[in-house]
Amino acid sequence: MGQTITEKILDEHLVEGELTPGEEIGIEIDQVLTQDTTGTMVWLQFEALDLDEVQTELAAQYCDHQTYQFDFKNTDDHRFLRSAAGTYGAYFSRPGNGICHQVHKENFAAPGKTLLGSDSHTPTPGGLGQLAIGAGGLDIAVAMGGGPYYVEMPEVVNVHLEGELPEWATAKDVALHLLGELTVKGGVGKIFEYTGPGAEKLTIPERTTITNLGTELGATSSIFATDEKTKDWLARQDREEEYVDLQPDDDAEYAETIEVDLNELEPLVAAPSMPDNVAPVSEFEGTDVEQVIVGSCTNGAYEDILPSAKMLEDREVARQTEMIVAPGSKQASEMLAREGWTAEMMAAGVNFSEATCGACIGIGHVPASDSVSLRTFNRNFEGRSGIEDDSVFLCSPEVATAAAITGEIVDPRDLADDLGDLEAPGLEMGTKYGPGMGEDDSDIISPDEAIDDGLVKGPNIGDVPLKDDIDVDGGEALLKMEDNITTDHIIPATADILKFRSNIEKLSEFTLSRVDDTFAERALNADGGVLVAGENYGQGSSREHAALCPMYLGIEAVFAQSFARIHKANLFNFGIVPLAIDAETYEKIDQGDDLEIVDDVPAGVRSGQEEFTVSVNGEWEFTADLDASERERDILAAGGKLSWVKQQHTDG
Ligand code: MIC
Ligand code: SF4
Repeated sequence: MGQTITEKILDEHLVEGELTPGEEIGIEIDQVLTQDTTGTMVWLQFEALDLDEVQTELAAQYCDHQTYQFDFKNTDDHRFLRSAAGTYGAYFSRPGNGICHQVHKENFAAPGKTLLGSDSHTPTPGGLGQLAIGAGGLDIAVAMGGGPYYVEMPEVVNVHLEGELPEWATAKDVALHLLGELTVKGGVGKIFEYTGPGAEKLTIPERTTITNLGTELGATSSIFATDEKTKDWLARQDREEEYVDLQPDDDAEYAETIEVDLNELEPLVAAPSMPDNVAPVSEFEGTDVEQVIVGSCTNGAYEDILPSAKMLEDREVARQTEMIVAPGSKQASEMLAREGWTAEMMAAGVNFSEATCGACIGIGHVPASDSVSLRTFNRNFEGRSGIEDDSVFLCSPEVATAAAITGEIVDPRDLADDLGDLEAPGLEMGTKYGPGMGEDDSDIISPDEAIDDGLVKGPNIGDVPLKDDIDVDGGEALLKMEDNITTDHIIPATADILKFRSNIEKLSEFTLSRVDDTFAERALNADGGVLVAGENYGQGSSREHAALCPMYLGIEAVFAQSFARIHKANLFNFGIVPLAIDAETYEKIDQGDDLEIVDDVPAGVRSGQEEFTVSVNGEWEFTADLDASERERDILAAGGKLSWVKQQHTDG
């Protein structure tokens, strides 16, 4: 039987299991990436595992999320990351050099290879034919030590693109359209493979915008076939020799096919405050806009910013609106500068930022209270911008720039009609700088150039907490939460909190504070307890702190209607039992109830038991399901992955 692209790459990297959807497989990892919010834990865990050298073909450490080094803690973290990269053999990309997904795409991403990254948007280079997956930091540490990565074999879904994008509709609208149709849980347990004549017409930056946003669908990954466009793009990065031809077989079998006719698409937005809250721009026309930001790992490439620059040529940003451009990489900044576009945008009134994640997680450029912000990002979860009552719309650079010009939400097609001389900008490369893409790599330090000797830890860098067995019998339902609780709710990533990312004792004080600011204290006083949630618990980031901090506070189990993939793996990794409940049970449980697990959990986890009986206040009972592979059960039984790996070393 013919194979999909995903199956071909997985087959070549398979070390355990079979490619049957739903079965756990182990795959070999060629490349890993990590960044500054998740990276300190990655290296602390690498150290705790007594590993001494990176074993993958390539590992890269980026400093991109918190590049404004507000106090010594961030700077110390960056110094620690540089020292860890140097000590263990990873590339180090300096703060300000750009967002991991963008910089990795430019410098290292290669078709046919596997990439594992401690960031949920790691699938971005799927647009270049790389099979890239996001995971928790501990999984990255283990993969860097040469261990396989284990994941449930996803269903492979074919997204068949027909036609061609009409003027003013963009790749962002393709992704938003899918989000509107499938929702933020529509891709769980799936890999999306983009095929068809419409896919062939898209440029590499357009493809990577789509694969980046696959994460918002909950997908394990997203990928495109390779072609002349992939080859040309690699050649512009001086890496043509890394090109590999990758196509699905003609008789490849997909679990499902979704048809999208690009001709039918129009400019869309995701309205506040969920990426799947999608509607045509025209529905919001006339809404006042105080802030516009173009950038992020979704739309921060040179080709993403160029349309904004062209639209702003000889025009101005409206007086009541602030427009910020934050390129995704220094390469993008450099090209825009060399071609004169930066000056052009500055003259129009744009505030130019360094290449960073920053505003995307509420670090800098926090919107004014009670105001609307239009952003080309991928997430608009409530409060993520740094202010609780935010109103963030997600859109393409074209829609964002149209709003900057008028000061209100406007369909760019209407704006073009009104102005008469505004043309759809298109994505073609500029000419002044020639075909190259900026070859200066002075911001990446290779392992051979390492400048540190040993790990350099500042006073804010603590130890990794360890648990060494499983001790679960239930407890008080300390918090009952709704559907779609994000990792931003569990551990927010704003500047005042993020600076404690390397100090779990301190960071855990902020656990779930956005849902209930007494939570951490109550959990500590209760000396253990459980959490209750609706569907899709833990969606969003790969942040393992969202499991590590609850573990530190004594949380033993989470009862939820369903879990997001990366977060569920993180719960196993830190010895918290993820138990699934049905909607009726969810409705009946109240916060404060005493949930006693009647069965012997450690014994049940070890013996493969799938259903556990839970008594509520000694008054009524329900059944909760543990859906875990044998390996995940062993990890739980050991009290978490760190202890499990250590035990394996001692036993073996
Ligand atoms: C995000 O977009 O939420 C982040 C910050 O990039 C996270 C990583 C993190 O938690 O540090 C992600 O997407 O994984
Ligand atoms: Fe950075 Fe935002 Fe992308 Fe996360 S989603 S990697 S915070 S730009």
